[in-house]
Amino acid sequence: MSELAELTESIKNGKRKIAVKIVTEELEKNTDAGELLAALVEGMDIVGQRFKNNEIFVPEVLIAARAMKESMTILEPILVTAGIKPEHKVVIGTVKGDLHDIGKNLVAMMLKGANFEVIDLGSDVAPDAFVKAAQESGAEIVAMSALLTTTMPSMRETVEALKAAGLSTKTMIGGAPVTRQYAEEIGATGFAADAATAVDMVRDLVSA
Ligand code: B1M
Repeated sequence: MSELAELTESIKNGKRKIAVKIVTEELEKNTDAGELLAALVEGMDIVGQRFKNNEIFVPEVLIAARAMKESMTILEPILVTAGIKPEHKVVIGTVKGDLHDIGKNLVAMMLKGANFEVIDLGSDVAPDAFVKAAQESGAEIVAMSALLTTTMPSMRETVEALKAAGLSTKTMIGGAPVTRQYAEEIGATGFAADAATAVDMVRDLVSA
C-alpha cells in the first residue's frame, strides 16, 4: 500500500499517531502537501459515508476527526506557504438560546475535514452575530444548528436578518428537531439531517 493510501486508511480508522507520523515523514521527503491533503480529505469522506450508512457512530467520527485535526495542524503551515488554502468559507453556530453544540461541532469538524474554512461562532449565537460574521468573512454559507424546538424560530430570524442586511449568503439548517419542511417554510437554502449530508449539501451549495 502506498503512503498516501495508508494515510487515508489511518484517518478512516482514527489512527491519530500513524496519520501524524505519515504526514511528518512525507513532508520530510518533500511529498506534495496538496496530495497529502487530498489523502486526508478522502479518509474523512469515507468516514462521512460510513456514518451516513450507520456503519459507524458519533464516537468513531470524533476519533477520526481528531486524527484529521492533528494531521492538519502539521500540514496547514506548509499549505499556507504553498498558497493552497480552502476555497470556500462557512460560518457556523448553534442559534440563540441554544447551548447544544455536540452536533454542530461534528458538522464543523466534517466541513474542516472536507477542506472548508469554518468560522465557528460557538453556541447561543444571535442573528446579528451571524450577520456580522458573514459580512466580515465574506462566507458563502451560514450554517445553523438547533436542538430545541423553542430555539428554532431564531433560525427564521437569522435568515431574515441576513436578507435585511442585503447579503446573498446561502443558509443551511440542521439539528434533531429541524426538518426539510421547516427549512422551506423559513426560506433557508438547505437542510441536512446529519453531518455527512451537511458536507454534501455545502459542496452542492457552493458549486450551484
Ligand atoms: Co438537552 N435537550 N437540554 N442538553 N439534550 C435534548 C435536545 C432533548 C431532546 C432531551 C429530551 O428531552 N429528550 C430536549 C429537547 C426537547 C425539544 O426541544 N424537542 C433537551 C432539553 C429540553 C434541554 C434543556 C431545556 C433541559 C433543561 O435544562 N430543562 C437544556 C437546554 C439548555 C439550552 O440549550 N439552553 C438542555 C441542556 C443540555 C445539556 C447542556 C445538559 C447537554 C448539551 C451539552 C452540549 O451540547 N455541549 C444536553 C444534551 C447532551 C442533550 C441530548 C441528550 C443529546 C444531544 C446531542 O448532543 N446529541 C438531547 C437528547 C437526544 O438527542 N437524545 C437533548 C448527539 C449529537 C451528535 O446529535 O446534536 O442531533 P445532534 O446532531 C446531529 C444531527 O442533528 C445533525 O448532525 C449531527 C450528527 O449527525 N445536525 C446538523 C446537528 N446540527 C446540524 C446542523 C446542520 C446539519 C446537521 O447544518 C447546519
